[in-house]
Amino acid sequence: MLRRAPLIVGVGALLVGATALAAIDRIDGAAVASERAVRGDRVVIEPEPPAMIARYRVSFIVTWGSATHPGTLPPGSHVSPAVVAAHAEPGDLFAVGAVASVGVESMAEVGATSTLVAELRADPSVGTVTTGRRIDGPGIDEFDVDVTQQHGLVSLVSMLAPSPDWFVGVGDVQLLGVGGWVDRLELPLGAYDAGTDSGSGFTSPNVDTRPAQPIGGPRDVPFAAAVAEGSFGRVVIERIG
Ligand SMILES: [Ca+2]
Ligand SMILES: [Ca+2]
Repeated sequence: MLRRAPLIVGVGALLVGATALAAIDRIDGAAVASERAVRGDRVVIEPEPPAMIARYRVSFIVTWGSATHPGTLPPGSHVSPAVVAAHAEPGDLFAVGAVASVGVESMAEVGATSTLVAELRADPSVGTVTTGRRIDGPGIDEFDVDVTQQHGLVSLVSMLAPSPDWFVGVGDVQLLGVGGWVDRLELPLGAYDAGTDSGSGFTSPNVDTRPAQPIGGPRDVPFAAAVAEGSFGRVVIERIG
């Protein structure tokens, strides 16, 4: 009631009794919002085809740290700025069993994003591309990604650092299903060896792998031990528009 007092003063001179209260209700913010909600309900119940574009919030949740990996965590552990892309074809960003692109090699070995981003932006099969920030885990980075019917897959990659060529991510997450756009997905981070450096431990010196091996799961004991010790984190993908 105190909140409404100034409004009563403002219109009171010309309005009396029930008429005055009705006018005040109409200009009260909550009443207006409630009317809009009712109108919104009427729109929502009408059947609609899937929108051409959906906006998703991609949350990159890194748990890798001394609490989860006390036995295997290297000094200075962090993850590099993630690269996130919406794309059309499986494997546009990376694929297990395929040789890494120069951009994926650079991401996985030194945490760089520029070459990978340039590759993706030059690829007509790729839509939105965005990059994040380094995370000294645990921590979270978030990306708002526009996904279209043409570019309905999302992938995310980020280097585990320090490491020879080990990275985490999710690949080819399909967001447009038979029932329309997916509302929410929660996925564990995959752990990959890019096949481009032969160092065998987190802090090994660089040893370029020639010819490169295909991208695969952990090949080296220290990486496999870290995977066995605990999850590096997860990705939550939630529709926001
Ligand atoms: Ca390797
Ligand atoms: Ca290399």
